[in-house]
Formats: sequence, structure tokens, C-alpha cells
Amino acid sequence: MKKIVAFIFLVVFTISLKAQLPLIPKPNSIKPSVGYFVINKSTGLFSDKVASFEMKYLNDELFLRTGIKLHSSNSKSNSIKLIIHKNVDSLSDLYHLEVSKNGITISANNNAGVFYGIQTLLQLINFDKKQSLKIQYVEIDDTPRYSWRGMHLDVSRHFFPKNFIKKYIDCIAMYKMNVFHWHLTDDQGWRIEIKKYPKLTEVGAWRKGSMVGAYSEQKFDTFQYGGFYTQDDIREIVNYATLRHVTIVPEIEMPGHSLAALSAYPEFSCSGKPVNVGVSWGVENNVYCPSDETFKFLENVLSEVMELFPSKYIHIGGDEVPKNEWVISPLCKDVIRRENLKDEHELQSYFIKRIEKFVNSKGRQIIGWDEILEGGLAPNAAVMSWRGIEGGIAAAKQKHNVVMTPGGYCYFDHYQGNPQNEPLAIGGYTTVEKTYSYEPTPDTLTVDESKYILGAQGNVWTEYISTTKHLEYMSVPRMTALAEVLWSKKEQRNYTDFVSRLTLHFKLLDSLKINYSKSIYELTTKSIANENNNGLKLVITTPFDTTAIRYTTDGSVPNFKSLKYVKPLIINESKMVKAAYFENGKMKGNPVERKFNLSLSTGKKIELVNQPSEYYKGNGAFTLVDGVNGDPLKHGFNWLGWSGRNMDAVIDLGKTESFSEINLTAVNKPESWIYLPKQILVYISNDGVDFIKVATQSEEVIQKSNGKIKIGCGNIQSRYVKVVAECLGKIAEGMPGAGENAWLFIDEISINK
Ligand code: TNX
Repeated sequence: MKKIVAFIFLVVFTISLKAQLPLIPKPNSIKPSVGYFVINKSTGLFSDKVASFEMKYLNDELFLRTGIKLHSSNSKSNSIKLIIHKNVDSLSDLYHLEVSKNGITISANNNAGVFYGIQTLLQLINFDKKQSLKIQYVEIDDTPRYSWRGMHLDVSRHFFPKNFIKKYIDCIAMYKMNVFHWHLTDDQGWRIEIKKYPKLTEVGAWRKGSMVGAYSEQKFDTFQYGGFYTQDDIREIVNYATLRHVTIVPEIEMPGHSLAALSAYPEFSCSGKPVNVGVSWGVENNVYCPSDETFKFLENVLSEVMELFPSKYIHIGGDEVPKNEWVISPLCKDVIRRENLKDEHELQSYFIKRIEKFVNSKGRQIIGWDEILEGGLAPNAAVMSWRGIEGGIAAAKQKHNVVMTPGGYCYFDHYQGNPQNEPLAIGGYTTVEKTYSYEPTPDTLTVDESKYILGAQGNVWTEYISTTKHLEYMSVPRMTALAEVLWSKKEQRNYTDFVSRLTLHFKLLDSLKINYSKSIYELTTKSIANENNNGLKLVITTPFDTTAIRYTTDGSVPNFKSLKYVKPLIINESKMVKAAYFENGKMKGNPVERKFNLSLSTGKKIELVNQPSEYYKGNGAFTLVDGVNGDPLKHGFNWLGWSGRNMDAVIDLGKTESFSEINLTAVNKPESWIYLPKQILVYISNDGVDFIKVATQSEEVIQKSNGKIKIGCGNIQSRYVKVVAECLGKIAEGMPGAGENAWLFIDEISINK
């Protein structure tokens, strides 16, 4: 009998040892062992003198979560000890955490390491106050992968109060991130007090209204809106962040995105004309003029900024600078001549280099958006790569430091779930899974070049985010996914494992009153070709229990008694599939909907001459014939996107078919640089080799179509159909993204009788 009991005990224990520890980011090495240490009122707390803040922090956080306040004691047993090793390489933020029968020890080389060990310990504590504070015996060794583990916040488009900024920093610190990029100025508001130029906040911090709803609707309210941080506020926040091992990198935008500053001091623009703080979102033509007076002004501003922020890097913006004003300005012509510059692009580069010289003279470095590469990079500048990763790659090859923040993975203002269920967002589709799949070091870099990739950062632009609740919802949990990407070893990354730990965090986030999104429960669907390219199969997946998926095909919302998903669904007629994930009889997250419209081309073989962008490659070429029309609001999902290139697709209908019409959809969203195609051409062939043109659709008709494009082609009989949608090419002056390659977004080519 005793033997059986011992055996059962061993089995139960082995199983529980294998259970997930709710740690995010996942530590490098975790060795659990049998037994628990219990924190109680007589547990002592001891720390080296240098870690006195960390000791207080731990005690306060423990109290918050458990109601227990520990007393200071250095007893050998029943204590928590924080130890900083002396005489070792203090640059490395590693820590060692040991929970054993005598208590808990966190040791590290520096305060940051101790702080990270504390974060791990806090995550090991059961978040439910009523539970006993049992912590499983474990030994953890851990160290970060990247040195820049950042989160950004735009406080210009919408202003967020000081106490919320602290909560945001707490959240950053909780997931062992260490940079807060604070976007303090933009067209729609200047948010930092500058003593020498009081009008920056008296005038520049207030706008006469805000955009309401989607950009395309062009609706506005007329409420005065604004706010700013005083220098005392800033000092308080910098101190708060520093203690939590978070460096604040302030951003002062130049030469573009500066309308708010110019509304206060119009003399620093080229025209000198009075302007108002921006009310609409987008890119403004009014930018700083490169006069000596402007440089003096910016140097004075930056001097005060550098006094307030001790960070090595100062972000000077540099993105989206329309050259319209510079092209017509006599002063710019003079500067171009005087400095021997080729054009306005080199003038932008001159602008940034001159600012860099000043910032360097104060012992600091500049970092700017990847546009600062254009016309030649300033000698010591670091680059933040946002328009994809190419800017980052180019900068690393030139031996410049890089922070990666490509839109498709790191923009947390994008949709994270089906837009039908989400609050209005700027567009895009960046799920938690997509963020989690991000690899910051491009494989095209050599080992040496890779050293310049400092890390990555999640960006939270706030055009469409006006409340702290909404802001939390957009940031969490995507930031936890990025935190793991940036901290944990690459080989350790596993999405299913990550989400199972993340669900354990929801309780903690609830108790901290953080309003997180539950989009991880939203099912993923993928259409694949059925046998012999006859119709489709719909594969539905979840990182959770696949047997808990239910679906309907009659348009009704699924419940836990609906059909159980057991294998891919065969789709051979037009219908609506709705599916959801259930736990204990309750739907988790939102249901997904796939509305199938079958045509001759659905599920057929398709090949592309030009591959779409790495970021918008959907489910490959098959996306175009998967039976589901892309949602124009969700241009990152179920769409293929090309930058500056044509869509050129060949569909094999399998046998000769008769048809008379081709339908295809394109996104029209100039504010995101996505433009309708210039022209569409249709060719046919019976051997797939020699094609003849049978139809075109003109620019005029396409422009009027609002994206739903029909191409009539008479009565045709053919097996192969080639459809070419011509990309607009370079965007014209005066349009959003002028001078850049236009994006072309296409979905679903349906060929109809
Ligand atoms: C582009 S990212 C911008 C921002 C917008 C953002 C919206 C960057 C350097 N510039 O001004 O807020 O897109 O996603």
C-alpha cells in the first residue's frame, strides 16, 4: 500500500513539476525541484545596501499583491535575500534566482539584474490574494538577448496624464523591457514645457478640435483639446523610470511633424505664415525651415530636453518630411548652394547632420526614423527602422546602430483581431502571434553586422486611441509577446507555450486593472486547395484545445452545442462559416467569420510573377483565389501587398472554361500610401505559355470603382488567365507619401461566367 501511495505521489509531483511556470518573458534556464517555500509574515527581507530601492520595491509590490509586509532580517532561513556580486562585469543584466527550503535568493551583477530577478519572483507568486504564498522550489538563470527592449508612446495625437505614464512604465518594467520612447511632439500637439519658449505649450499644446472616426470620413469635432507635461512632471517621471531600470528616450520631431511648434513660432517655417495646431491626422507640408534662427531655436529646445533626460540617445524624428515648402523657398536654395548640396533630400540630410553635431557636442547621440538614411546618414546616428526592415539593414551594413520597429510586427495601433469586433484602428493586422513571430536580427546580415541591431520596439501611435483603457487594450498583450522576443533565447520561442503562460497572466493583469485584449482566443483560419483543385478546404486552428472549436454554416453565432470541428471543412459552394473557441461551455474571444463566394477561379492553381512584400504576403498567391474577399479595413490580412511593383498572376482553371467577367478588389487608402492600380490588363492562353490580351480596365473606371473592380471581357473560352494590376509607382507630389513607392493591395480574383 505504502508503495502505491508513494508512486501516486511521485506521479502527481512529476506532473506538477512539468506544469507551466507563468513566466513572461521565458527565462533562459528553469530547474524546478520538489517542494515549496511559503512566504509568511515572519519571512525576513535582506538586501545589500546598494539594492535598497529594489528591496523597497519588492516589499511594496508583495504587499500590493498579498497584503503581507516583510520585515528586514538577515536570518539564514525563512528569508528573501537580494545580493549584488562585487567586482564582476556589472554591465551584464543577468540574475540568478533560487527558491529552496531556506528561502529565496536573487543574486546579480548589478541593480538591474536584481530588479529583473524580482520581476520573475513576483510572477511566481500566485496572483490570487486568498491563496497561500507557496512558491515552488526552482533555480533560474536568466539574461536578456537584446539591449533595446522598447515601447513607444505617442502623447501628441492624444495626451495621457502623468499617473498613467507611470502605469505604462510599470508595465514595461514588469515584462523586463527597458526603453520608453516618448513621442512628445508632433503636428497635433507639443507636450513638453520648454522654459525659453513658453508659447510652445501655451499655444502649441492646444488644438481647436480633433478628427472623429475614420480618416476617409473627414469628420471633425470643435472641442479644444490638449495638455502638456511640466518640467517638474518630466523630472518626476524620469526618476520613476530610472529606478525601474527603464531609460526614457525623448523624441522631438524635426524637420517635419512640427506644426504645433510652428503654430507658436511661425517664424521658423519657410513661409512664416501663421498656422494652427493640427486637427487632422496625416502628413503636413509645413515643416521647419533650415535657417540659422531655426537651428538656434532647436538647439535651445534640445539643451533643455537633454537637461531633463539623461538618456544616451535623443530621438530627433526625421520621418515624413514633404519637400514642397523647401522647393519654393529662396532660403533653402541659398543653403543648398552654400553647402554644395544636390537637392532637397540632401538638405534634409544636412539638417539632421547639423543637429547631430550639436547633440554630439553635449555628449549624446541622435536616433531617427529610417528617412534619415536618405541623402546620407549623419556620422554617428542610430536608425529606427519603421518602413519595413530595409532601412535597418542598410544602416547596420554602414556600421550604425539600429532599433527595429517594422509596421507589420511592431505597430500596436494596428488591428489585433477581426476589425468587425475591434474598436476603430488605423488599419493593418498585427496579431499577438505575428508580433511573437518577429525576429529582430535579419538573416541577411553577417554576424558582425548583426551586432548593430540593438533590439526592437513596439510603437503605439494614438490617432485613434483617446483613452487610457483603449491604449492598454492596444498595447497588452502584444507588448508581452515582443518582450519575450527581445529577452528570451531564439530557440526557446514557441507560440503555443507562450499563450498558455499568457492566459495565466490574465489574472495578474486583472488585479493590476490593466485592460488587455483577449484576441489570442480568436481562431485562425486558412483556406487550402481541395483535392484536384476542386473547391476548398477550410482549416481552423487555435493554440489552445482544437477539439473545443464549434462552428455553424447557416449564419448563426456558434454556441458550445454547435457542430464540433474535427477536420478541415470542405467548401464547394458559397456559404458563411462562423467558428469560435469554447472553454467550460463559454465562448472565449470573438467568433471568426469567413464568407465564401465561389467562382471559376476559387481554389485553382495560381502563380505570381512578382512576389508580394514580406510583410503582406498573406497565405501566398493562394490568398487571391481562397474564396474570401479581403476586408478593406484589414489590409494586412487576406490581402497581398506590393510596394512599387505590379501584381502579375496566372490562374490555371484546370480545363477550358467559358467566362465573361473578372472581379477583383483593391484597397484605396492614400493616407497609408495604398493606392488603386493604374490599369488592369487581362490575358488568356490555352497552353500557359503564349498569352493574348483580351481586356483592359482604365484608370478612370478604376478610380470611380472605390476598389471593387469589374472587368468585362466578352465571351471567352480559355484555360489560363493572366491578370496584371499595375502599381501606381512613385507617389505624386502633394499626395500622402509623395516621392515614395505606392502600395498596391489586391485580393480575390474571381472569374465569373
Ligand atoms: C507613421 S512611424 C508615422 C506616424 C503615424 C503612424 C501611424 C512614423 C515615423 N510616422 O506619424 O502616427 O505612421 O501608424
